[in-house]
Amino acid sequence: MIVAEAVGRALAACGVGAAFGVVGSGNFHVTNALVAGGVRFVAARHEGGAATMADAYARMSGRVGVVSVHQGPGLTNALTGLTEAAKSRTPLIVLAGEATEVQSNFHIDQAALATAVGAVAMRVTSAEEVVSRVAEAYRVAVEERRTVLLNLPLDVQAAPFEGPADVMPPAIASAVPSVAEVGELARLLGAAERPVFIAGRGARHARRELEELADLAGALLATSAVAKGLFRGSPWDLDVSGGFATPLAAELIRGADLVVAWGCALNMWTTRHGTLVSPGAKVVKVDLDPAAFKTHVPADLGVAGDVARVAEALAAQVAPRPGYRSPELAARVRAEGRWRDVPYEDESGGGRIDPRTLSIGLDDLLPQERIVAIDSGNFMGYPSMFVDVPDEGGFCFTQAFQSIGLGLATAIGAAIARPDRLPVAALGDGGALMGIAELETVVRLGLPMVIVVYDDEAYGAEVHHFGPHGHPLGTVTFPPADLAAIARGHGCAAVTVGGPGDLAGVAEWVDGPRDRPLLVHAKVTAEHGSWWLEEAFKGH
Ligand SMILES: Cc1ncc(C[n+]2csc(CCOP(=O)(O)OP(=O)(O)O)c2C)c(N)n1
Ligand SMILES: [Mg+2]
Repeated sequence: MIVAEAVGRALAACGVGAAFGVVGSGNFHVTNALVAGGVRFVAARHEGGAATMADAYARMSGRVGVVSVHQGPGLTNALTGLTEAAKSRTPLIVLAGEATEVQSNFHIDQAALATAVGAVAMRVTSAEEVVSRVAEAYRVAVEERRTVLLNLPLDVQAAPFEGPADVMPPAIASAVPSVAEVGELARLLGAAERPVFIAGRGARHARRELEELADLAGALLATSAVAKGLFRGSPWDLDVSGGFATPLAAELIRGADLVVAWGCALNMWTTRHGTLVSPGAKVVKVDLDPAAFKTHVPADLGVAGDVARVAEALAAQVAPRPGYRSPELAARVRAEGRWRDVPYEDESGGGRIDPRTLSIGLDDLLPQERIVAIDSGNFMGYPSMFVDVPDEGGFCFTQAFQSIGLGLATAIGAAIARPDRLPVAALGDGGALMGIAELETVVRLGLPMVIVVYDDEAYGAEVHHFGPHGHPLGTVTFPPADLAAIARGHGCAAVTVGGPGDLAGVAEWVDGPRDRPLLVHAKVTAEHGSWWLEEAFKGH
């Protein structure tokens, strides 16, 4: 065995999930060793796609994602997806060949590159320490929730390796919450008249514990966008807090006298630049990382620890009380709790469909057991707000870096993590064409995916940002592109939707046999920008 093979075998033995990559000479042996160790490998067509697939896979499977790339350009191509993963604290391991000779065409400072985007750089430097390095990379990825670049210098990869490459997965430590902090939060919950819980990424594993505590404290339930669906089915679920919040959710969150953020930073998106949190409300954050307590909307009290463990400890200390809950409020949540309950004027016409009508139509047609991935752009709120998801495992939102073009690869990674669900990719025309290299991957893998393109023939976000000020828009508008024909050329089924009646084509595909992916090329109305975009531009 050589060192490259030992890396793959050792990583497989740690229990990583699927691996995604583009294979070149510098990652050929390590990738084959992963496969030999039982890891599923998915060949992407662009390393940017591979990184995003691995990120989405890790988020939706709860396992460590692996990316495998060639030295130099393989890594630079992956960078945008890796930045998204690093910012989202996704446990990811990137295996990269490394040309250490400066004369090599492939040479760059790979460690500096990783560090610059928030990843952790490590290197395998000899046959003797290869197993311990792999184990350490795995530990850092899981325990510290980091994206780790494990550089594999070409000369070291080729060195002979003696001895077993199987490592025991390292033990992962878990923090114990402080008794005093938990006691103080119990006191606040026992005194609050109108408590609201906002759960974020760090709470996605803790539905049961949070619901039980909320039942005792009389709290209403909301999530950040990345945790959408976590409380689906609860009569007290307000859905997403922030730019995508319904008018009812915004009203009730603003009315809270205690906001408890569970694994949630309360950033400008989740709080509409802080305006959803009343100045008089007490704010508590429960988070593994105490650095979160003072960032964004600062906490009056910070409780360090795992969300589920803290909620469980609190449940033993909080006496049942009605809190914010009443039969009248339950009736309002039932009647006004979803975006589709909010009346609007359908602007469909002239061969274009209102994106709200499109999204509601798809929500009605597509099976509930779905996993929805969203790209970035003006369109993004429509699927986020009008297409429902069954639970927190039904929504994959790769928006920490706000890059367009990640949506399709996100849907692929999510689909690999949850083969039991219908994957739905919601894209703008700009993001769709930027990430289109992976359309062949969708077809090749036989994923029964629905890809919806909200086509306004423009970088709509820019059009609506600058258009009202009279700026020229020729750099951000495009002639019509026949996306349905492009999709058919790749082997997809496709329907072009220019009005509500055309959704019948989607219904036909849903009826079966679903033997190829479906691209829904929706020509959407675009007279005005979306209301969440107004909010977004405040952050620029
Ligand atoms: C990689 C990258 N390039 C550029 C941008 C700037 N940007 C933000 S939204 C957007 C337009 C996206 O167009 P489209 O996907 O068609 O969605 P739309 O806004 O039209 O709904 C652009 C170019 C970005 N966020 N990321
Ligand atoms: Mg567009």
